[in-house]
Amino acid sequence: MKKFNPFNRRSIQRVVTVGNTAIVLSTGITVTQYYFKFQTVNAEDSLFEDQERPISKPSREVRVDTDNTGLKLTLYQYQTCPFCCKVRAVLDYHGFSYDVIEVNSITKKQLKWSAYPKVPVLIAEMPGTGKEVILRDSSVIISAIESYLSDRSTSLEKYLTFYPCDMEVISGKKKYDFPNKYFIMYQETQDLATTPKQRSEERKWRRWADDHLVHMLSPNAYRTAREALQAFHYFSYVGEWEKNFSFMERQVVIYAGAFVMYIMGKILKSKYKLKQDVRQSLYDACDEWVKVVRQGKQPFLGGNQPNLADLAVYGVLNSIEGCTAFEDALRNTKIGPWYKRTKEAIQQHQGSHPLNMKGAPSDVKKESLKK
Ligand SMILES: N[C@@H](CCC(=O)N[C@@H](CS)C(=O)NCC(=O)O)C(=O)O
Repeated sequence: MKKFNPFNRRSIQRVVTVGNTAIVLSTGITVTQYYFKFQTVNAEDSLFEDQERPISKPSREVRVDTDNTGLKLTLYQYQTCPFCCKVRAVLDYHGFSYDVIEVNSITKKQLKWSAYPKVPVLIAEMPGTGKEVILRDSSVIISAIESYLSDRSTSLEKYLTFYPCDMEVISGKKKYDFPNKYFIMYQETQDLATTPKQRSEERKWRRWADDHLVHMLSPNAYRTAREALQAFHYFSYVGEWEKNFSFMERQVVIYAGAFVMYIMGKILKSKYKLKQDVRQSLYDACDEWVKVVRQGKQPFLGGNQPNLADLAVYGVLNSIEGCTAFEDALRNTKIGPWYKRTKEAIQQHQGSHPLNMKGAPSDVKKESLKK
């Protein structure tokens, strides 16, 4: 077995990856070049030539008695990745039972079988047939699950075909995009509980969570060397790194990771044009969200129940819940009460009520299918 050498180039790269994991660095800092390869593949075709998936023992099993879908779900994740937190928020809100496989972000050994290199990945084993469907990308996972809940007469496998993947090779690196990822698929004849305006608003804020709010995380969580170290200790604790890393690896990941991510935080601050005081940018984002929720004069953007935008914003913030940046945001903005309400709704699986299952917010109709 190869020894872990903290000072070789590969180890340093891996440490950066952990930082990515721990909070989001998904876009990196490479200068974008024009792509020389472009491919669009329907989800049912074989863009992703996965290897056979070994049976791994779940790191954690979430069981909810009221889950009546019969789906057997397995989530490959990093505990503090904001995209994974979003998926868990939706699964928990709807009261799904699922297994969690914590991917070792250094070796990624649990994900070696997957042609798609990122987390989250959700495996759904169909009731009856036992056939497996592999869902990639947090927003695709969420939209496909939501589509399925709104009309279970169509299979999850079929829904997945509505989320084709665009793959580009940029500087030799594969980049994936799922253009329909924010759309919930439904039948034209279906009765919907929401208006087109509400559905479009929901999509807009889901996108905002991924494209804006997420970029507040790294510069804030790693704002100072001390905060970076504290953040990594927190990630180690909630990610149960003692299960995935040896003591030595853990120390290297925590200390070297904190150092690297402190530097990366500064680079990302400039890349995403955050304010001089990065906290202010985080507070502005929280205020922007609170303002739009308040405009609706209801507890959530979704009304009396969270919609997918509420769950997405919650998930992103949840990834830094134990960090100083999060505590500061609670103290200096008015996001706290909404965050607490959303957390309660998720923890109590409020979306698992059969009526909620039936009337889950749905989208798309003709307009998205045209897209
Ligand atoms: N658009 C993707 C982004 C997922 C993503 O960037 N995940 C990061 C972790 S936060 C990842 O797996 N990075 C690759 C790595 O760690 O090697 C999604 O929404 O799921």
